[in-house]
Amino acid sequence: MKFNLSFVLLITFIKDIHGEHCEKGWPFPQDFLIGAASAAYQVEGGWNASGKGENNWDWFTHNKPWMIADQSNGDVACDSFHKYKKDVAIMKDIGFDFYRFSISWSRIFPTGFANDISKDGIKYYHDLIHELRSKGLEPFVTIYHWDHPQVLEQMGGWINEMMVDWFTDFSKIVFQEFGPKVKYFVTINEPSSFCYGGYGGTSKAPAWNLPLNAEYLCMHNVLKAHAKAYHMYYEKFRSTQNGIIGIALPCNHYFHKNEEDSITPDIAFQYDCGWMANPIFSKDGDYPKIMRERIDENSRIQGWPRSRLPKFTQTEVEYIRGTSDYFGLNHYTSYIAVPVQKEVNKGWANDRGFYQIVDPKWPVSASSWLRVVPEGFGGILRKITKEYGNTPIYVLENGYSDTGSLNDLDRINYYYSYLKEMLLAIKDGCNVKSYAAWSIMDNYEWTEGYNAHFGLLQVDFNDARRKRTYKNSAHWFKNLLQSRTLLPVQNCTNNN
Ligand code: PNW
Repeated sequence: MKFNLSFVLLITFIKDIHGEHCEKGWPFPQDFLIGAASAAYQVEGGWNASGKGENNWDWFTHNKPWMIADQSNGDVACDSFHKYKKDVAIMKDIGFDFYRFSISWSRIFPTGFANDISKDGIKYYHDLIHELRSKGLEPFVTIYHWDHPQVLEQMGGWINEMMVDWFTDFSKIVFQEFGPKVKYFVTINEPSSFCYGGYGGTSKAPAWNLPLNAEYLCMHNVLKAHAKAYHMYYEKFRSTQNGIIGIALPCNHYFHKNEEDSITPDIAFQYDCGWMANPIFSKDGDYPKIMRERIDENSRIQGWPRSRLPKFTQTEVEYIRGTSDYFGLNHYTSYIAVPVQKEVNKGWANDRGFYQIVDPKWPVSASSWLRVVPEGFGGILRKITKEYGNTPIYVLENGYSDTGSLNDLDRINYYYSYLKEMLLAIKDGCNVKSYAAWSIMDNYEWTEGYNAHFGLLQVDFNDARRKRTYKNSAHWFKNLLQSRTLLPVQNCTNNN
């Protein structure tokens, strides 16, 4: 091992955290799984390697580079398509239990559809899974993390209900090929992020910015697609493959502005998280009541012949309800929810009747949307438990962005404070089974390009070899994984 400056700093730091002034550590529960996460378009590169087809993010970044903060794309990214063995060796060295990665749809179906399957595409994931398992890491496979064949986008993408069948065709091949070696599946990552950003807005491909709240139509199809893949897994694969399958939902936590307001944070939760979670995890299924009432009312006042929030039939409600073996939670930050006074005959502002602000005292990150609010992590874990009972919660993403320094103490502080809140929530009875750090390495942060660094490893994007270097947070995780104990940072650095 090379003894560079950051390593020496780390040793000093580890001595600090073991110093006599430190409070004692917090052990992780037995069998708790700790991993690291990534997604295909963000790390793989090899955008047209071995016959891969063009996907929506290839098309978007190549044709509308001005939509990306630094005009960049994921053509090469971290080059994990070629460097996966290195990535796995690093994760093995740090000591992670699992690696959460996603499958590139257009690598498997280069022309977009199931009648043309790429052997090379399939081989890449077989090789990656084999490499992981041979090193004792569990593959945690996300089937869809925002990239789909461009031809499907041309046909309407997630606004076209055919996407339900196309996604199921893709999932079937994923189960058939990789299922025998994979215990954990995620169907779809963060529906609200791409439904809002891609169809209702401009922050994700295809940035259609459609009227009529296209995000509602997108979500309707996503929920059906998720449920269909779940049922297929249960009917055709589960008895022989013995895996579990769920969905990853991005849920923020909401605080109130005024002490007396106990209602608005719950309404905000229903719009932010319940929109996706209620149809799957609640006792009765379907969208949250508050969304149904407010959006129906707004649609009526605005003169629409039907609600802009589509309706599930009762059969669909039952088909979707219960289709997840665990609650996959991606959590980064919190907001304060502020109610908007409703005026007579005016409807609910923004369909919601509230807006969100942050407390200026919450520390910032390199991403405008991400403030450091550790108590919100405990808050959302308790809220999910309260709303949806004892379903196991798998935390599938949590992390912090900065400008890329190797000495990333702010990231270590973030992980420490969030993990401590999680362990407290577990003590209070939240059934949390796993935790994944976002991300194993700096990567392509969608429309933020390469400006926001979430990695435990630094990647040199100016180096053709895409050299990976441990940040202090990677050393910190290695120490955590050896001891299986969360050791304090703040107290010790303050006291020494
Ligand atoms: C997630 N928010 O996106 C995605 O799953 C990752 O691909 C991404 O790199 C990572 O988080 C960091 O951004 C999010 O506004 C985007 O709360 C926005 C939010 C949360 C997650």
